[in-house]
Amino acid sequence: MNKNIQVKKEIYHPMEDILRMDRMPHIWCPGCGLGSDVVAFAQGIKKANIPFDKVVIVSGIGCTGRVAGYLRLDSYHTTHGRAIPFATGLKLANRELTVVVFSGDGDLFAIGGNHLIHAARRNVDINVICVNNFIYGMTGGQNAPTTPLGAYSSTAPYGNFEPPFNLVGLAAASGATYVARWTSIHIRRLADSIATAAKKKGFCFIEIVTPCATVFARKNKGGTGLDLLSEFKNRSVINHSADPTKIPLDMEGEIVCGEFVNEEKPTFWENVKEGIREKVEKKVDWEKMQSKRKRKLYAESSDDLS
Ligand SMILES: Cc1ncc(C[n+]2csc(CCOP(=O)(O)OP(=O)(O)O)c2C)c(N)n1
Ligand code: SF4
Ligand SMILES: [Mg+2]
Repeated sequence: MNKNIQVKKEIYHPMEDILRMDRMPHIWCPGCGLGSDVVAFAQGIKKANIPFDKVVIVSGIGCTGRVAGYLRLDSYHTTHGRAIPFATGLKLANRELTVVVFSGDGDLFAIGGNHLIHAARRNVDINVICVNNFIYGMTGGQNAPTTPLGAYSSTAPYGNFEPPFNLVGLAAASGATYVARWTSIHIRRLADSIATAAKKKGFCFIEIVTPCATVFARKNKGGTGLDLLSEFKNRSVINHSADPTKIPLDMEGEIVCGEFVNEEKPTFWENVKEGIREKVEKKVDWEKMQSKRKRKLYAESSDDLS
C-alpha cells in the first residue's frame, strides 16, 4: 500500500443534528453517565417525531444542569432549583411546546423539591428527567436527599445517617401521570420512556440512575464509570407493576426499573380553563352586564382560553 496516500476521514457524530458541536468537548468527567443519558434523550425525542423547534429544554444548576447548553434546541440554564417554575411559565405561555426539564437529584429534590411536588400535584404538562447520581456532583460530592444510607460523601465522612427520598415514590405520590425509572445502561428503554413522555399530556417523571464516576465512585470505592454501569446492570430488575412507593434505592439491593405509572387526568391548564369558564359562564348575567369594558375583557379572556 502506498503510504503517501492519506485517506481523509470526515469526523461526524450521529447526533450532530441535536447537539451543539461548537460547545464540544463537554465538561463532564470520563466515565460520567451523563453522556449516555443525553444520547438516550436525543434518541427519545427523535422517536417521538416532534420537530426540534417545538421542544424546549430547561435545566437547573450542577453537572446535569449543563445538559441544556449542549443540546441544539431552545434551551434554558436557569438558577439552582428553579427549572420547574421556569418550565411551567414556558408551557403556560406557549402550550404547543414540549417542555422538558433535565436536571440533577440535588437541584430537583433539595433546593427545588417544593416545585417538583407541586408541579406534580397540579399536573402541569411538562416532562421532568432527573439524573440521580446520589450526590451533589459539581460542587464536590456533598450529601444530597438521594444519598443512600451508609454512603460516604464529603459532608458524611462517617457515612450518611439520613434516610433518602425514593424519587419515583415521591413523584407518584405527588400525582405524576407518568413515572419511570431506568439507569444509564438502559439506553433503549430510557429512550422509549422519553418518547412516551414527550407525547403524553400531564406531569411525567423519569429517574435515571446514573454513575458519578468521580466524586460518588471515589468516596464509595465504586471503581470507574464502567464498573458502576456494570454494577447497575447486575443489580437492575425490570418490574413494571412494582409499587413505586415501595422500591427505594440503597447501596446494594435491587434497582427496580420500569414504567410504574401511566395514567390520564386533566392537566393544570385544562383545570384552570374549565374552572374559569364554568365560573364566568355561571356568574355573568348578560342583561345586566352593561359595561362595555367588562364585555370586552370577558371576550378577550374567553379567546385566550383555547
Ligand atoms: C442558590 C444556590 N445554592 C447553591 C449552589 C451551589 N450548587 C451548585 S450545583 C449544586 C448541586 C447540584 O447537585 P445535582 O443537582 O445533584 O447535580 P449534579 O452536579 O450531581 O449533576 C449546588 C448545591 C448554587 N449554585 N446556587
Ligand atoms: S463530577 Fe460526577 S456527575 Fe459531575 S461530571 Fe464528573 S462524573 Fe459526572
Ligand atoms: Mg446529583
